[in-house]
Amino acid sequence: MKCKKCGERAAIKMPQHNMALCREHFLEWIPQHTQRVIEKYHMFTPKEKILVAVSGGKDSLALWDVLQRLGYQADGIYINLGITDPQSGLTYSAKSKIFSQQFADQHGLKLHVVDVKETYGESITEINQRSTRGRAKPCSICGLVKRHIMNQIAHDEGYHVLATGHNLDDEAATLFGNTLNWTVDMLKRQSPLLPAMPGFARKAKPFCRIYERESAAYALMRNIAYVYEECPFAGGARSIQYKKLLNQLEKRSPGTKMNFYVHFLKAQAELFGEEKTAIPLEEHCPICGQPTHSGQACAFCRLVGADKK
Ligand code: Q46
Ligand code: ZN
Ligand code: ZN
Repeated sequence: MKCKKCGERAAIKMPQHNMALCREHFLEWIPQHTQRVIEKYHMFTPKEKILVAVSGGKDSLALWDVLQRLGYQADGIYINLGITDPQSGLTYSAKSKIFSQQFADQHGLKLHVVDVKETYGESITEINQRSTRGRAKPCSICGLVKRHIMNQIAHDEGYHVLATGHNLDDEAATLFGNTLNWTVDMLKRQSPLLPAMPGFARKAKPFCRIYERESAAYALMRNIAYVYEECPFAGGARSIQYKKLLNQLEKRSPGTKMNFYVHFLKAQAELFGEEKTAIPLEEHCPICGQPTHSGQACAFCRLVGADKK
């Protein structure tokens, strides 16, 4: 197969876009495509400061790479969760930190590193052990901690927007799950861009229309070293099942995932109204200052025991 732009041998076939590209033109196309998405959803401008949530995986590092190639002011944040694989004992977090730091150093980029255990006294695994005796996966605790830390750094360091590496496969799988369960609240809020609210940074997903295999190919062609393993708690998640099902549909009919997601975004306002934000929280946590439902310590401060100190 030949490259659509230059006629040389193609390095990647993209039946979903009805084209194939050589390495050079693919490495040009990904930033151009991302830029179109940034503009379409009014995510941010070159004058704004962006904080990229970096996990050491292909998507977040590829996104950071693309943003800096496009000339955006993008710093990174890496949160060391202290997650260890309970089976193998391998330290997933330690590995992902090495790849994140290495990328930042190679490109002369600023990376904020927050170590959960050093800062709050316990790792995510330990907090989970204490609060659920290890009976539940740590994902909801992990999500709460990550959200809190990212919002705090974005606020304290004056970032305008928080960018995450969610790709089209992630978004389509989330949409699939939310549709199967008709979780209207989530369907209302699923968006490439969530506006800022007092205490919460604006959130953007510039890779929301990049297929996972495109993001992986980009990382590979740009020689970006990333952690291959997923978080040990990611396995078995429903979203992985949804991704597999969507991949089967995509194989039979290229473009299915893209249509499912993009057509949903077009129909979203008609189906659920324009509202993209949750009801603003008027009260503030007396310990950390982040917004809460009540004037009491927020869920994060209660979780890490900051309300007992
Ligand atoms: S890092 Fe944390 Fe994820 Fe691991 S513990 Fe679950 S939420 S799976 S994105
Ligand atoms: Zn070409
Ligand atoms: Zn708090």
